[in-house]
Parts: sequence; structure tokens; C-alpha cells
Amino acid sequence: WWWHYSVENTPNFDRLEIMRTSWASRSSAGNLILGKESFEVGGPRTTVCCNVKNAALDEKLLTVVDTPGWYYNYPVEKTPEMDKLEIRRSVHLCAPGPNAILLTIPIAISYDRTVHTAVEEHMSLLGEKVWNHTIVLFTWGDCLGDTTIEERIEKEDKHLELLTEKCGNRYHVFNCKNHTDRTQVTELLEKIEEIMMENNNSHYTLTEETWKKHEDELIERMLEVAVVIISLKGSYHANSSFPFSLECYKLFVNR
Ligand SMILES: Nc1nc2c(ncn2[C@@H]2O[C@H](COP(=O)(O)OP(=O)(O)OP(=O)(O)O)[C@@H](O)[C@H]2O)c(=O)[nH]1
Ligand SMILES: [Mg+2]
Repeated sequence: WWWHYSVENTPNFDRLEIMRTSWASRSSAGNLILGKESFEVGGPRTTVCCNVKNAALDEKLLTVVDTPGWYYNYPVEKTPEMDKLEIRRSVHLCAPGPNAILLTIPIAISYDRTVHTAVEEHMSLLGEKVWNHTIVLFTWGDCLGDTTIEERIEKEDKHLELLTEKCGNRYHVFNCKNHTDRTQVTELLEKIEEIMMENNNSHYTLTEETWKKHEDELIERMLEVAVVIISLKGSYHANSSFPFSLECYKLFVNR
């Protein structure tokens, strides 16, 4: 979520971004917050590109960016390059930047060291400062039963504790299946107001250093694609341009 306070006489704009593994309820959480079916829910891997949706809530315009996820315990180098680009691009889809970032963690599945490392690696695509703006949003709250979220955090062999500490102990629980309980959304919005105050109402942006790294990686990848085009040119008939682009696409997406 990204929230920023606008110029006089215009409505306030709140901006939010949702990240995390595939099937971690990112789209469901976005729909619950906006109070309507804005994002497609289903799966697996329903969301492959960033999506931006708006809704007016409490006299504010709220913008939510839904991002593609990653396979839950895969290291970042196994995530397709296209998904990494989309994750980085998400920051620019709600200019000047998100007021808060929601990291969805489904409590229905265990959160061990490999999952934690994957979360850290993928979040670092947005730079180290991203944690100052992040709230852990535990989803599948209906699976908690009689257990409290604090008990659940303690149970998970310190890794959930490490994660919440990284986010300044900011967390919230959602049952995305319960669309009638709006208090879960209201309470989340209050926590977002708090994080904004903690950050002096500043939004999250990529640092110049992260931008430069991003740009360098893009140039490197484009050069690799160019090399493949040149090397493939000899192997196909001059008029058959389709195989070249197909091979390049595969190289770009699957690396
Ligand atoms: N019981 C329960 N099911 C949920 C909850 N949140 C999401 N689901 C279900 O989990 C599945 C995945 O939810 P999505 O919102 O599509 O997850 P996503 O992270 O956007 O997944 P992709 O975009 O496909 O990577 C759907 O079948 C949802 O109905 C929840 O809080 N409780
Ligand atoms: Mg989705």
C-alpha cells in the first residue's frame, strides 16, 4: 500500500503494494481491502503481471498494486527474470511510490529457513530500505483456530519472529474468505496510518543505487538477447523471424 498526502483541496491518495509467493492470497487480500472483486483469484499463478486498482474508502482514494509472486522457497536466482522485473516495476505503478508494502504470509503453511531466505532475497530486489515500509499480512487467518497469531509466530522455530522483527513488529491477520468482517480492513488501515507516521509520511522509492543495479542488469540481459539473436541468425532461414523471437523470449523469461 502506498499512501501519500496530496495537495490542498484534493482527496488523499493512499497507495499500497502487495508482495509474496504465489498462492499467498495477494489478490484475495487486495480484493478484501478494496471491497470489490478487482483482482483475479484462483491459481496457481493467476497473477503474472502487476495490476493496479483503485477504490474510494473513507473519502480517500486507495490504490493497490498486485504483483506476481515467486515459488515459495525458491532462491531468487530461480525466479524468472520477467517476474523480477515486474516486482521492481511495481514500485513505479503508483507514483511517486507506495506508502506501505504488504508482505502476505499464508499461515496455513510452515515458514522455515528456506522460505525465510526466499522472502529476504525477493524483498531485497526493492533495496534494503523496503523493510521500513513493510507490514506482514498473515493470510488464511481462518486456519488459526483457537491459536493466537503470537502463539503461531512463536511456534515457527524463530523464523516468523525474525521476519516480524525485520518489519518493526508490524503485522496483521486477514481471513480473505470473510468479506463481511470489515473491521479486519479498518484495523489494517490504522496500522498503515501508523507506519506512514513512523516514516514521516514519506513513501517508498528505489534508491539511486538500486535503480543503477536494476538498469545494469537490464542492459546485461538485453546484450545477452542480442548475442542470441546474432548466433541464431545463421541457424534459421532468413524469412523465419518467429523462432528467433521465441528463443529470445525463452532466454529472457526463464533465466
Ligand atoms: N481459506 C482461505 N483461503 C484463502 C484465503 N486467501 C486466499 N485463499 C484462497 O487461496 C487461493 C489463492 O488465492 P489468490 O488470492 O489467488 O493468491 P495469489 O497470491 O494472488 O496467487 P497467484 O496470483 O496465483 O500467485 C484462492 O483459491 C483463494 O480463494 C484465506 O484467507 N483463507
Ligand atoms: Mg494473484
